[in-house]
Amino acid sequence: MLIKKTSDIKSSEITDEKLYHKRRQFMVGAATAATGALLAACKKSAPPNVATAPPPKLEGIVKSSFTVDEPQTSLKDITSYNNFYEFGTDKSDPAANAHTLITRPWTVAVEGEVMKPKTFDIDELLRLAPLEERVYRFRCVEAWSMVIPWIGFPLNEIIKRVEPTSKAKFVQFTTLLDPRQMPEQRYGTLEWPYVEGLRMDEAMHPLAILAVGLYGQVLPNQNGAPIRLVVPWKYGFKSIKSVVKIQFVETQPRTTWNLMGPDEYGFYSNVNPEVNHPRWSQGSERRIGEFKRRTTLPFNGYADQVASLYSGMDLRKEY
Ligand SMILES: Nc1nc2c(c(=O)[nH]1)N[C@H]1C(S)=C(S)[C@@H](COP(=O)(O)O)O[C@H]1N2
Ligand SMILES: [Mo]
Repeated sequence: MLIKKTSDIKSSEITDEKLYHKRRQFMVGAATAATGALLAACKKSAPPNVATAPPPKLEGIVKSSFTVDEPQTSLKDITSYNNFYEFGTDKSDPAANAHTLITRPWTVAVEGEVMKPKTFDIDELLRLAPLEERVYRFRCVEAWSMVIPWIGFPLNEIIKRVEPTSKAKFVQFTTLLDPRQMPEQRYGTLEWPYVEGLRMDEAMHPLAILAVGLYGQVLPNQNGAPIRLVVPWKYGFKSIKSVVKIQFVETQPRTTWNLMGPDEYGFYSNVNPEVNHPRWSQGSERRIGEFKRRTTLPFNGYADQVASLYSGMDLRKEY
């Protein structure tokens, strides 16, 4: 059967991040059944797991000075322990299921409060700016962390080209919406599509990148191919995957996890060991591949670079 009802999902399949959330029922029911039948029909005639063109090799990668000198998490762990709810809620689901994502052709629409809105083709984005390797710490709100050698370019390279107007105060990012490719979008697990946001100065910060690869290769589907945001001083959920739209807006945009649990996931979501998640401590973390827990650093260790963005703000309130 194609449709797995929300109520069929065992609680053991539900991770910490979502235990709290009542699984939403809004998509379950007659409408979903109808959609499911339609999808089943589509699936027969056109299986979605055939990429139209292979992604290119990444060329001319330069090493960036924005790099931490810490042991890197293994490629295996980075690509098999994932959060990508569009492909299921278990850590192993994205690696098992994300082959149905079609990453070519792919476009990213950049629009809203800008002088020069533009839809970029993914292969154009690969040539937009020099591709850099940046080894970043990455910390999930679930208190585990990794060290990942991303390949990408600063988000501000795109922003500069579209010329934001004076009304552009925030940037909203949107993931692909296509239940044929992203099977969990058939259920009401989260509100789809996944959305995230940054304040304009955060988005302009040179540490914020769009990643198109890791370990020297094109981004694996489970890590957010073909292009995903990486904001290393914030909890992992801000780093939205498989982005299709970047919108410049005047007011603070909606973000997926904030919609699901406003008292647990704020808009800013800066890594802050002093503000615990309501259900667990944020004071330490498990580095994947290590045994002993590590102390979590303010702003995930990037305080020298980013703390000034938040001077004058109460980061307990603005969590
Ligand atoms: N579209 C989308 N982006 C997403 C998520 C998701 O479920 N869907 N999960 C977020 C969370 S909670 C984390 S920790 C990181 C995980 O990135 P990784 O699997 O590459 O380590 O992706 C973030 N981006
Ligand atoms: Mo996360």
